[in-house]
Amino acid sequence: MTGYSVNGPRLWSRLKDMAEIGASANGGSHRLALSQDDEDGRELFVAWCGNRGFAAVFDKIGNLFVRRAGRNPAVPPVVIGSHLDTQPNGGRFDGVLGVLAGLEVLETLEDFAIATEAPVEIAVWTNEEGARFQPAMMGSGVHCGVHSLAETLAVTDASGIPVAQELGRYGYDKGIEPGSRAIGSYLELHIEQGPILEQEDKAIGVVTGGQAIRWYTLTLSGEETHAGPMPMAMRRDPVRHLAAVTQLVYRIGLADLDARATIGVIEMRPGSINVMPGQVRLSVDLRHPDEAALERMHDTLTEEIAGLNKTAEGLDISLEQTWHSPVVAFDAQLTGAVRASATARGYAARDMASGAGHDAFHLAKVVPATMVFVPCRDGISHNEREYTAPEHVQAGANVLLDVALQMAGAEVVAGATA
Ligand code: HGY
Ligand code: MN
Ligand code: MN
Repeated sequence: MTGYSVNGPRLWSRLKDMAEIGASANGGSHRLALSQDDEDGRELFVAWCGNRGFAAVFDKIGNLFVRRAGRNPAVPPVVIGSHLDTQPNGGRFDGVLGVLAGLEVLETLEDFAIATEAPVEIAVWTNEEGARFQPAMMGSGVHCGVHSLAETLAVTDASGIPVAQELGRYGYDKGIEPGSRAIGSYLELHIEQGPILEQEDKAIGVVTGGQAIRWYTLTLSGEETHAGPMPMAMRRDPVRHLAAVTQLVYRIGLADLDARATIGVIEMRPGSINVMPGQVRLSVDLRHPDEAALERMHDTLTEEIAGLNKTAEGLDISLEQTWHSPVVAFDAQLTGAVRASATARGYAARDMASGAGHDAFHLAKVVPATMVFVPCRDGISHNEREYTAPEHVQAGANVLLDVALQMAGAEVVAGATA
């Protein structure tokens, strides 16, 4: 524990100000990746950084990097990151807390003129949510070499707008090559987005890793026709088999307490009250903390959809896996530093794995990485009423400060108190 503490009220007021951008009807946030609202939020963040003399650098996929110099510029930086894009009806803390806590750490270093051996940086990753453009964790995935820049630039949203076009709108196409900036270690503060910390009255989650994720597009195709004349027996109606596929997904999710199965999107095409649809497309999100168990869930889904495809007269039922994020283990030294800081500061803490995906999952593939969680009211997230209390924001940012200073080789006078 460094004896220093962040300025909690300053961080809390920044969270409130950021929430004004892309504010949604019921107190949440709507800043879809690479939308004007997302860009406005990024510009506000860059302006706040500029007020303290920190300039932002951006890469060709739109990731932002803000550096506070250390004594030795040759040492790879300690990077504190997360994201500013949100779900359509997102909350004010998902991603934003991690980015603004990173700025709070830099400001605290400035406030107390703390010198570090290594630079300390903030990273704002493009399109962590995957709501508008898939996959999720897109910008960090390109930075870490998981996705190629070319294939990612060609990804389009539901209205056919490519990532490249949106990046070009804001000039990010003029950025540096993704992955060209060195990173020494990576830290991310995030709300838990689940109920455990609140249920156990813990302030800090020591995040040891993250569960595996698989995304799919499930398509049932028949032939659209008029809702009136065509007798039921002659129809090639995909909606007739919708219940069979949704029940299959829930059977897979309910078969194991640690399994998760979600159908987030169902699209009927063409979507007119008096046209029997020609096609139904569903998204499927499967997760499990054990890779082999997720593989078994994948096999069940694949085999049973193939079976349905054989028996559903006149229909084509297909399943395409569109993303796989494997199980992640974070760096033991970093998780140890998180645990030690929480203990030294008297914060109740517990080890846990992350149920949600995060940019840290990609960073952990290339550098030592870890996360710090704080509780979520009622365990609710990806929802306008998402909330975490000011004291938890302060606790999480203090732990982030301690670990960042330790990893950056801060020149902290023993026992100094700020
Ligand atoms: O999908 C996730 O878990 C993250 O919110 N992108
Ligand atoms: Mn997030
Ligand atoms: Mn999210």
